[in-house]
Amino acid sequence: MEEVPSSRPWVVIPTYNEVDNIGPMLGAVLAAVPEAHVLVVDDGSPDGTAAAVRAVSERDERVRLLAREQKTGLGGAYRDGFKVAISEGATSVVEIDADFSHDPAAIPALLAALDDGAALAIGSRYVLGGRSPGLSRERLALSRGGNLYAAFMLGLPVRDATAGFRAYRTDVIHEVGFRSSRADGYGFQVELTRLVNDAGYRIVEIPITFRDRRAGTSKMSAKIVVEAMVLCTIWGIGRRFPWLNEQRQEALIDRLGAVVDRGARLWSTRR
Ligand SMILES: Nc1nc2c(ncn2[C@@H]2O[C@H](COP(=O)(O)OP(=O)(O)OP(=O)(O)O)[C@@H](O)[C@H]2O)c(=O)[nH]1
Ligand SMILES: [Mg+2]
Repeated sequence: MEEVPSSRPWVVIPTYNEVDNIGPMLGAVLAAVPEAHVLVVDDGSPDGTAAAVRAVSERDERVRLLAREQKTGLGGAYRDGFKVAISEGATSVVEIDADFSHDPAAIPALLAALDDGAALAIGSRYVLGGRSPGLSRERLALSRGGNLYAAFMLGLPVRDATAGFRAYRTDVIHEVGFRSSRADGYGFQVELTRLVNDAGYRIVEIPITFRDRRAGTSKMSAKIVVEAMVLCTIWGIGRRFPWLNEQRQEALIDRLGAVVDRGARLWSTRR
């Protein structure tokens, strides 16, 4: 049989303190895509998320755990998860949050879009039919504003470039160099969208309903918002002004990153 992106899908779920969500989430994902493998990338959650996943993985060989020691952000968790999935032969990878903001029942539609020729299928809140009743007015404004800014700066033909529910062809993310991507927070979503788009591949958006997290607490922080803004600004200027070449962009990102880290540390010690 001809190999299509949906032949061997791996669903990658990053977790930090999601013990009340992860069991039901694994069940819901496997009910939606029984042929998939599910890889949970846990960053040393103190609440026992990893142990809960390990218990399921002992009964079901489709479920795997990648236990990282420290919480170093969504970007790194996905990079490491994608490397494992690719080394195990995945033809596609799906990103989904553990907290039920994304409905696993929509995964087959994302995979079908890959089989129809997209390199990246985004579960989008901001295309016709998409909804986000789970976002407060403030979060919605931040998300929409951030998306408009990213699309403008980077020339992305996408309404929801920050969305964390999506599917990629693995040959494409390998080719465009996801391994050297650098965002730690949800800027990672924008960064990969940009790499795929700049390489000329097709991106489609499938409308989804984004709901409030079911249990647990949000890991959103000012630091990851600032990181995404800094990255979009530098990459956007680099697109327009050749003087800001890749090497200079890297140097500037490192320097500003250090400033943001110091600011975040000061902020947390003062409060
Ligand atoms: N491995 C890992 N997972 C993370 C990290 N930060 C967040 N996550 C997971 O990434 C997913 C998205 O994080 P959320 O806290 O839900 O972020 P959010 O959706 O922007 O915030 P809410 O809407 O308030 O839930 C969840 O499954 C988190 O557990 C991290 O540093 N490492
Ligand atoms: Mg969430």
